[in-house]
Amino acid sequence: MTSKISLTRYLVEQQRVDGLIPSQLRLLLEVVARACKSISQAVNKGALGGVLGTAGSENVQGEVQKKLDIIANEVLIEANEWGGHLAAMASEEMEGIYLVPNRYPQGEYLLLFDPLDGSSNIDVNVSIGTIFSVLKKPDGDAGVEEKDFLQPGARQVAAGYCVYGPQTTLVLTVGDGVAMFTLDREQGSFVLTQENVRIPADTKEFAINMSNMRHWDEPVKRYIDECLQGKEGPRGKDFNMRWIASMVADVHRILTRGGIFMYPWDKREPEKPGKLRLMYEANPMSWLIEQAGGAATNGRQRILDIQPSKLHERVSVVLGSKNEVERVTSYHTGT
Ligand code: AHM
Ligand code: MG
Repeated sequence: MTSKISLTRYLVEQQRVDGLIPSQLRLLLEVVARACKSISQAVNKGALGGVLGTAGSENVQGEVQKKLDIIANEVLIEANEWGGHLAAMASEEMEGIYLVPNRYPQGEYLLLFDPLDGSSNIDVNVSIGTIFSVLKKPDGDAGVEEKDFLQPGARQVAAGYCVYGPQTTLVLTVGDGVAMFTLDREQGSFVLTQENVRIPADTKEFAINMSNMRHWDEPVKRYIDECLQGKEGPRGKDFNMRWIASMVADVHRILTRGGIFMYPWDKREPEKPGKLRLMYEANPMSWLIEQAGGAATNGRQRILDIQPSKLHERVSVVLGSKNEVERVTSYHTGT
């Protein structure tokens, strides 16, 4: 790349040239990016900043909260509440929705986030990230209620994540393909490093937590079993496996070189549709993957078409290279 394009310039051009994003949405994305920069700094300091370890509390899903989960959540709220671009926020780490306080101007967007995904990797210095999704507040409502957030992922107006790894990379879609921005620490700004990201339709790499194999449903067992048979099996090729245990990092690899990621329903908790959260994790990641030419289903149905019934809804996730996702889905649906 000859001249550097900052995130700010990219967004201004999307607004001006393509008319894709209204100014409030542009502001929102800039603020989210700024918050990600501060989270990245806190992550980088690690033990020196006293940010590692547990906070001694649990979130709404009964999971132990890490100090960084709480810090990241606060950073996102404080950065976003006063700008006038938002009506309300919802987070994996908070039970109910967070209304923008009355003392600040009210905007027309709803922001949802998993402030720090991959919590189990925080203390061991492995890539983690922030995932976010933006919806429009339904017209006509004066206030905001939880039901206003319950929109299918197909209605997202922006989605992305920021991965805190060897580099800090922000990945974004506003419905016009996927763009990646790398944080230039000296300049303190995100610089466009890849546009029109495309995922190859075929792959030889899968990501799944294999330790859960005995709990999976038949179609998932069949798919992985065929991959494991390699060249000699029905697939006629050898597969490689990767599992980082941070969805952001696994999805980032897939956007970079293809692959399939699965966190399927399993028999341990038959009532739960899956482990990952529809609104904070599956929807934004599914839109990014589709925008890059991949596919995302819950094994049977396109994730973006699912009508959520509650904020913290969970879902089974199969996403990545199109032909592989279609194969897993057909094993479930029998088509
Ligand atoms: P988290 O939001 O509490 O961090 O949990 C979500 C994470 C995903 O990032 C990752 O894909 C998965 O949980 C890892 O699960 P496991 O511990 O079973 O490997
Ligand atoms: Mg999380």
